[in-house]
Amino acid sequence: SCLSPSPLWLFRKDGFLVLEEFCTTEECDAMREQIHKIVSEMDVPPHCRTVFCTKEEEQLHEQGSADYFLTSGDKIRFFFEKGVFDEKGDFLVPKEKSINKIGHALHAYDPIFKQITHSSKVQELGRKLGLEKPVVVQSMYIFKQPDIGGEVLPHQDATFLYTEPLGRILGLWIALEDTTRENSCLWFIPGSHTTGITRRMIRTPPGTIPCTQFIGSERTYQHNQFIPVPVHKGGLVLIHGEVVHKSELNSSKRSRHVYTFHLMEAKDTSWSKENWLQPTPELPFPPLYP
Ligand code: AKG
Repeated sequence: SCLSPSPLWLFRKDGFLVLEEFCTTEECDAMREQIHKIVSEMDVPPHCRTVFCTKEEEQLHEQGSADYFLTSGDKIRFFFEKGVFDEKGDFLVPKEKSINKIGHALHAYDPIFKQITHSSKVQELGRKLGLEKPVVVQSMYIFKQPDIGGEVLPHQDATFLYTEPLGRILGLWIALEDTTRENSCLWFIPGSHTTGITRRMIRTPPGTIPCTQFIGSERTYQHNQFIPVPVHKGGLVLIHGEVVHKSELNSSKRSRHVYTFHLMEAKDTSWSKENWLQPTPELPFPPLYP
C-alpha cells in the first residue's frame, strides 16, 4: 500500500491510480464470502414484489423504489439488474446472479467491510494523500454479473457526491477478482479531472417521482479518449472525484466483483444538501481516522 511520491504525482496528473496488491487474497475472499452470506439471507425488497394493475398502484410502486433508494445511505440494501423478476416479483435467475450492487453503508454496518474500510493501510493511504479529516460517505459492493452486468455510462463521481469546493471526493475501488477488458474493467480519460463538472444529480422535492433529477448535462466523450485499466485481484484503483470514467456491459461468462467506497475530505468542505445521499442521525459520515 506504499504510495511513494512518484505514484502520487501520477494520480495528480491522470486523476486515477492503480495500486496493485493493496489487499491480500485472504481479504478479498473474506469480502466475497461475507457477501455470499448476506445474499443467502436476503429478503426480496417489497417494492420488487409489487404487482400493479392500476396507475395508482404503479405510482405507489415507483414511490416504493424511490424511497428504497433515497433511504439506503445508512442501510445495507440490494439493487438489481433489469429483467431479473417476473411480474409477481419472483426471481427469473438465481438470486445471487440477480444483483447489480449492494449499498450504501456496508462500511458502517458489516464487520468485514468496516474492518477493511478502516484498516491501517487505508488510513495510511489517506495520510499519504494529505487528507486531514477524511470521512466515509458511502460504500458499494458491485457484482458486474456475467452476461448481464449493466454498463456504467461515462460520469464523474462529483456529479452524484457534490461538495463545495470541488476536489474533496475520492473513490477507492478494490478488485476482488481479476478485472480485464473481457469482464468489464474500468475505463478512464486520463487528465479529465481538472475542468470541473457540468452535471449534478439533485434531490427533487419530497414525495416527487422521480426522486432525483439532473441539472446540466454531461459533456460528450468519444470512446477513443478512454483507456482501459485492468487490475488484478486485490488491486486498488484511486479515483479522483472529477475524473471521467465508465465501464461496459459485462457480456463475458466471468463476474467482476469489487468493493468500493468514497471518502470526503471534511476539512473546510461543505456537503451539498441537494445530494441524494445525506448523513443521518443514525449514521453521520464516520471519520476514517480514530
Ligand atoms: C463508480 O463507482 O463511480 C463507478 O464508476 C464504478 C463502475 C464499475 O465498477 O463498473
